[in-house]
Amino acid sequence: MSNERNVTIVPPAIYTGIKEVPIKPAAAGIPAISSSLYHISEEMGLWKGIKTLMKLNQKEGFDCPGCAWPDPDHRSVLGEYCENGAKAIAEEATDKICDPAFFARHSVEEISSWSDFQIGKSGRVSDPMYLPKGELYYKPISWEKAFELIGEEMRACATPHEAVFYTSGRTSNEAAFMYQLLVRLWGTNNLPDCSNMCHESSGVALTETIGIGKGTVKLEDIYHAKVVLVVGQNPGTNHPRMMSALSKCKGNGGKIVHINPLPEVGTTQFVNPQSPVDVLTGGTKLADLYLPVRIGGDMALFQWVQYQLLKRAEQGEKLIAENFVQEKTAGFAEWKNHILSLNTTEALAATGLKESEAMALVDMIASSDEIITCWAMGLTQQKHGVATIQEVVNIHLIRGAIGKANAGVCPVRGHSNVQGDRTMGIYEKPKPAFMDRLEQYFKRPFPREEGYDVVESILAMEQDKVGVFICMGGNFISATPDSERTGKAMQHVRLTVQVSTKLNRAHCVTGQHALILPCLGRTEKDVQKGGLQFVTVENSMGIVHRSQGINEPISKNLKSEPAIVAGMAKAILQGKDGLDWDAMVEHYDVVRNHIEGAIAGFDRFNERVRTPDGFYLPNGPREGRFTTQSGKAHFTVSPLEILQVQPGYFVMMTIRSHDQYNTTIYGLDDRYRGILNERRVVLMNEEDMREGGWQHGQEVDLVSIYKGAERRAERFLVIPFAIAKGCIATYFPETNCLVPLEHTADKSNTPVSKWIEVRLEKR
Ligand SMILES: Nc1nc2c(c(=O)[nH]1)N[C@H]1C(S)=C(S)[C@@H](COP(=O)(O)OP(=O)(O)OC[C@H]3O[C@@H](n4cnc5c(=O)[nH]c(N)nc54)[C@H](O)[C@@H]3O)O[C@H]1N2
Ligand SMILES: Nc1nc2c(c(=O)[nH]1)N[C@H]1C(S)=C(S)[C@@H](COP(=O)(O)OP(=O)(O)OC[C@H]3O[C@@H](n4cnc5c(=O)[nH]c(N)nc54)[C@H](O)[C@@H]3O)O[C@H]1N2
Ligand SMILES: [Mo]
Repeated sequence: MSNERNVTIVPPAIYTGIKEVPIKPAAAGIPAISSSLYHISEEMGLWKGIKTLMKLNQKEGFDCPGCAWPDPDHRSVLGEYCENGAKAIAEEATDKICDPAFFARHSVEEISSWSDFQIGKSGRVSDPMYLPKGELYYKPISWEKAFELIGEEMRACATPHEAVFYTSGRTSNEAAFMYQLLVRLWGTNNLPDCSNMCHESSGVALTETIGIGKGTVKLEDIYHAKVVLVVGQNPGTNHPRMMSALSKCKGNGGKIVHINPLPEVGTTQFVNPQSPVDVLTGGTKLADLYLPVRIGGDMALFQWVQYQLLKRAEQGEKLIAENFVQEKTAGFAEWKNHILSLNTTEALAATGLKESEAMALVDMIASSDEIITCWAMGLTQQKHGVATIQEVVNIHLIRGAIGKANAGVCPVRGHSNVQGDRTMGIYEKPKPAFMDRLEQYFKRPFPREEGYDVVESILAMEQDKVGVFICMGGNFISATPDSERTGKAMQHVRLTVQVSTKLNRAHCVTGQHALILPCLGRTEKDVQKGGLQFVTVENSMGIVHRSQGINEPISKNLKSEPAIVAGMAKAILQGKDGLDWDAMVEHYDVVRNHIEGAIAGFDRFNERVRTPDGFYLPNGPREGRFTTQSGKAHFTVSPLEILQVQPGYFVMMTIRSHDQYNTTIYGLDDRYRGILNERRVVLMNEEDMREGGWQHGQEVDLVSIYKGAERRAERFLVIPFAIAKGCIATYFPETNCLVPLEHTADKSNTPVSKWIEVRLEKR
């Protein structure tokens, strides 16, 4: 049964008034400081803002809800943050609230007709709210009633698998652990998470080849590496503190290679806003080599590079780490045969690069074995994402550039605790070793069958197989692919529950009835019976550390995420599980003791996490102990399949602007790309514009095709840009409606958000 509300699923096609400005040659610097100050004073007042910023990422402060980049040992006393971290906390610690009066004024139909920017700017949800069946306005509800309702609807499910539990990667370790425990006690592994849309391809690729689904480098390794490849990643916007690490690397004589269809300014030149010298001198030039690869061309590029390395090795250059390959790896001979059979002309053509450009990369990789490769969504959200990342691993294996100092692989994570959530068991395909230990510790069996990932959850909703859908954070409507289809699927669910800080589209496009459970944010004090609590998170390099909020909560009627999970657990399980959920909420040390017992690597958790810097989780591959079944690192053979679009079509990638955090839109400017006050743009190569007769500023509709079906997004403005030929770029989430639900990466099932076959239509 679908519901009757006439809500807007796809962000409305309204222009905001574009301004184009010349692109500044360097990232960060003074404009970054003024932008930070603007956002914090708009949202929370300058005084509260500065006080909050001073505690950001400090040893006694809270972890930035922005990205998962690690903190350096010596932190700046002025605050260890970046412009976008400042925006992230301004957005969370905003004084604006969506209280019951707000919800009485605005129906879900009305709110959904606003842009994601407008919805987000409404502020923080202050009270638990309930949207009854068939109604259009949320009403306040007590916490007790809300939990009761969840319990009732859960018990109305015919099997435990009719309930699905999503997690966004900001959830703390403590909340995530309790949540997965509740889900498994209830009887399912339906634990989709944002990782499924993010670094899943990295996890799969690395687990198969080196035995751990995480990166192998520490921050210091980046400082001292000789060559750092930054592939399919825009750190100037999405991991700004990585720029300081790259500039240290440069200072130590390292070289940086940037592989990207867009010459992202942040990776080209960086002015450290915390360094007066940098500000005066215009900063550090970062990228020594920039390769404008075609979208999806990286796999061909890496195979071509491997071929050249082999050829040069045949001619006597010492490019193959023979001892390492012999002692620590498997599959070399087969891989070598496969690479030597490469059609190099075809491969090079697929990259869109000149031979001299690609050869410059070979030279870089040949110049040292202290190589680090960093990557993000440009590699993972591709049909061949897993295979492409395995080509990266192949290169590191031949060079012996892994499992030792200043070398290794570095998938740069997105959400601030997405890696920790996986460690805590937020995973629809839990590993047997994880489940064995969980069962031993809690002395009971847990379900072993695989649950739904994100795409499978949407398909299950569509087929009326989901009765209750609970979201621990996130925005399941705007972040997911195929917006129209996903939105309709969501309306098949009986009850949807959103544990949230801020208002978003997923609060409007809901199941038949819906709850919003408002929670404390990272910046806020979390006081329980046992006193002021802290939580823990794991950063992109596997360090577990504390995070403690400092601000008064924006409303007295918020609960912490652990308290909300406990409330749900008691209502759903009704005491049959025999666990003391109240004790876990009273003091999070109790949760951490459970984690210590149930998850490997957390010995003396409560003690070690109280040291100022936290502690590293065990990581065999980092020390050269590969934790695959064979104990060796594996070369991977992947046939090169070159994806092509039909004549007249473009390959489109959906990317982030400088003023957004995923579906939270901070502002309308993409400063580093020179596009201000407008998000409905299509970045296009000037030659393509000339050839296709597209004018600067022309209004177009975008139509994607996949297996004969067309999807349409209306009203975008064509903007000439230095982007690889044949490629266009638009912003996520405005064009998620063009991403086909079934077009997912092989093995990881990640939606292919960076390779969408699209044509433009004149309006
Ligand atoms: N301020 C801010 N910080 C964030 C986020 C945010 O939205 N805002 N999001 C967080 C999250 S969850 C994540 S996952 C990360 C995302 O961090 P990124 O992965 O940097 O984010 P995207 O904007 O998706 O950028 C992808 C980059 O890959 C390039 N690219 C696209 N296709 C290809 C390709 O085929 N080959 C190559 N070589 N490059 C390609 C694009 O041009 C772009 O530079 O950032 C995290 N940090
Ligand atoms: N087309 C396209 N789609 C993409 C991507 C892309 O590059 N292109 N990127 C994908 C990626 S990498 C990711 S990670 C996903 C992101 O998917 P999600 O994680 O689902 O989306 P977010 O926009 O990060 O979620 C924002 C919401 O989280 C809630 N929130 C914020 N802080 C907290 C908190 O502390 N606790 C709780 N409970 N809630 C909180 C707020 O209500 C906010 O509105 O999107 C994916 N979708
Ligand atoms: Mo992400």
